Amino acid sequence: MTDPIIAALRVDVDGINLEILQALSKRAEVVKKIGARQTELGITHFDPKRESEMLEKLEKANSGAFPSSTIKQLFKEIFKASLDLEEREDKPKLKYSRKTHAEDSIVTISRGAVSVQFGGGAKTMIAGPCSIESLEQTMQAAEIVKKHGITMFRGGAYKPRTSPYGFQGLGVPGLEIGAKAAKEHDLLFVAEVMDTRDVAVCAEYADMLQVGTRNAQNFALLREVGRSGKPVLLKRGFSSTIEEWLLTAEYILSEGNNQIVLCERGIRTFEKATRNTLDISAVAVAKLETHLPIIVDVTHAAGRRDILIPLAKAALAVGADGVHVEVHPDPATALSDNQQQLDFAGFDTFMAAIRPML
Ligand SMILES: [Mn+2]
Repeated sequence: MTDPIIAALRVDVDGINLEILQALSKRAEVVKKIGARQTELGITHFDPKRESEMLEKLEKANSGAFPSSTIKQLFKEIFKASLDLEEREDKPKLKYSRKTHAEDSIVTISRGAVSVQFGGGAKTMIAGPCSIESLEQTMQAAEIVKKHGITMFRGGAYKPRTSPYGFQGLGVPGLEIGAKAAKEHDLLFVAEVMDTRDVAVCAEYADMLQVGTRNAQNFALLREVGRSGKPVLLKRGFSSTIEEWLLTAEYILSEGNNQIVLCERGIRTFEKATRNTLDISAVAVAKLETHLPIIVDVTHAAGRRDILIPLAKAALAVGADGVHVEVHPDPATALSDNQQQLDFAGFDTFMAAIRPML
């Protein structure tokens, strides 16, 4: 049983709480107006001089039971909340975010009658050799990719290699070979571009441009592929947080290009059993954050070919819109990634295993 006197006083407190709430809400509206004007003028929201002036005035005006230190502490909290509000209002609406675009985006890539879709419920494969090494090797790889009903063919003409003395790719002749192999097999061709100076020539030969993990924070390159208007396969940087990865997509989107397919490809961790650690939860998290299609590159995540099937199944199960895998006619002699590319028999087995999930 509550004491009737306390009960009556509590009714007063409830009423005062509402008055404080109303005053706070009123204050928030004024603060938002100040924030908007500051944004307009290009000045910062945080003004320490103004805050200390307000605190001083409050201290002078305080004749109540709370000591000035308490009043100051309470108002500092209000100032902090107001600043947060101004900054939140100021935050540009991010184009990658589901807050600006709730439904899944569909990226359709086509050349003539050949077309492929990422997102919108489709499970789409990208396959091909790590590097374009010769016409013969590329034609053979294109043939097996086609045999499995895959439309998006990959092949690197510019290779980001750990050592400057490693095979650097064939460059433009490689692009020519890749485009020719794709054309002859009715495939679409995706190739990595590493340098802003090569974007135009890559866009000439490839149907989709890849920005690789090592260039994930090459902002000049991201802007340039954004301007190219070509669909982009955007790998996650191996040390990028999910937010950083999504912000790289924002660079491309900010240039007016929304044809982006994100690709989780493993991140660097302390684990040595795999070349990278496939971050499956990143796919689930990114799916909540962004409307862009997301695929998983199992080859580079694993760095070994004996676990590609379970990783691909996991990727599809967690909600990825497709899988990226490398296949080579003779991985043992491949000029790059010879530990993880599948040979043709391995690719047949791989595709048979994941086919029910596509
Ligand atoms: Mn590779």
